[in-house]
Amino acid sequence: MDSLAIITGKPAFDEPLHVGRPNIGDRDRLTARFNELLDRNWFTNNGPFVQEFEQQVAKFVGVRHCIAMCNATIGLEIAIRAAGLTGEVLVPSYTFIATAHALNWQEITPIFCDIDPETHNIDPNCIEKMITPRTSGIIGVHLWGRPCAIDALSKIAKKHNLTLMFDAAHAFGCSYQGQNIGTFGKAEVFSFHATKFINAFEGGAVVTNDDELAAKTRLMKNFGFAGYDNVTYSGTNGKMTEICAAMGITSIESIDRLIEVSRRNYCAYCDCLREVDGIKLLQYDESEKCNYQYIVLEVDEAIFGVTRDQLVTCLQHENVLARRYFYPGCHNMEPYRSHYPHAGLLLPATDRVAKRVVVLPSGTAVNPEMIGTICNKIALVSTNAATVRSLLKETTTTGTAM
Ligand code: T4K
Repeated sequence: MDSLAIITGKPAFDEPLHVGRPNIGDRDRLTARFNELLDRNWFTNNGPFVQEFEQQVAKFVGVRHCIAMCNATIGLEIAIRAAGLTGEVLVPSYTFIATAHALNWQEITPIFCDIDPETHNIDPNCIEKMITPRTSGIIGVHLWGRPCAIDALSKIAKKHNLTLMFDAAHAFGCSYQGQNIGTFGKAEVFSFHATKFINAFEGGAVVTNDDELAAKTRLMKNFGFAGYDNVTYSGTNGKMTEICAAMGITSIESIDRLIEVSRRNYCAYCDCLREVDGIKLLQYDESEKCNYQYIVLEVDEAIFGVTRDQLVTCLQHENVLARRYFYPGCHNMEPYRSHYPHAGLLLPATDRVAKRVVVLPSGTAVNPEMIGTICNKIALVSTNAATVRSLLKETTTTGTAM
């Protein structure tokens, strides 16, 4: 009979299975591009690969402008500045810390709003009470690639004359009511970090249909240079390199296969976890375009038998390096924790979700057979809950493990 590594000491996998293992497109095409850029001796500063990447992204999304960036964090910072946000901006606390830092870095106060516990996205019903005379905008985050309630957010933004933008770091290849993410609000920002299903090693992009914002963004990401010896703006260095663009182009070429693999994995997880009580697998809306990159579970301790953190520890013993994203919420991280020690009082859904979420490995590094094994172990943790609880209690009190 199958057993748990926390009991037997024998992990299910010899090598660690990571969340966020990079997907790699066609290696031959990638190395051909590396050779091409080396032969060309043009490595950065709006080179041909960056231009090609921008055109590909703009065409794919169906948007007038794509400005490639060295990463999404700088992309957010520049888009926020180009859009003229000031004072206070409403954001969810349940997101990667970069969403909040991109504001705070330029002395704009992120005001944390609660999320809808079903969607994990900013809850439009919580927004209006957070608006003050200093509020200049809202940044929604399409968490896990599942779109925000864009219609409701747009109505609120219009009513209060606020700028609406989106952190679309997770949402390349996704849609809302049949329209591609990337086409909403004043601007949206994608991430092409190594851990994203389409990656450029490191990378990001600001996409917009606003000509003025695009022009400002382009200047700002290149020190404000409007031409040789002609600086017309205060700017920074947000440029994507040619080698990153080469990786990005090669990734996009494989997008159909990568979505297919992610969807296959998601369906396998759905099948294998259906019978496990106390585990909820976040669903993707099959009537929309989805990239299926994140496999997100919520653990209900009362039914499952152990806490989310105990499950993560058990999976680590199996060499399954599950992650508890975005714990404990931005409002519980510095500097926000010190600035607003009582923010949690207004963020009950955020606190609850952050304590329950665990993300499992997916992407090209994982296949349905491995998923079967991972899910089998998850089910076993629940059936052996009492043993697991007492083992973990012993190891933490004696300090011998974890
Ligand atoms: N907004 C949102 C909502 C975001 O989620 C993010 C980034 C941003 C904005 C900002 O985008 P960027 O400025 O990064 O473009 C990772 C990523 O670093 C980060 O990009 C991502 N979100 C976040 C959700 O995840 P960590 O702290 O999880 O990284 P790390 O080093 O722990 O790696 C995660 C997993 O991936 C590990 O299991 C190991 C594996 N991995 C990682 C790398 C870098 C690999 O197997 N190979 C690799 O090369 O932040």
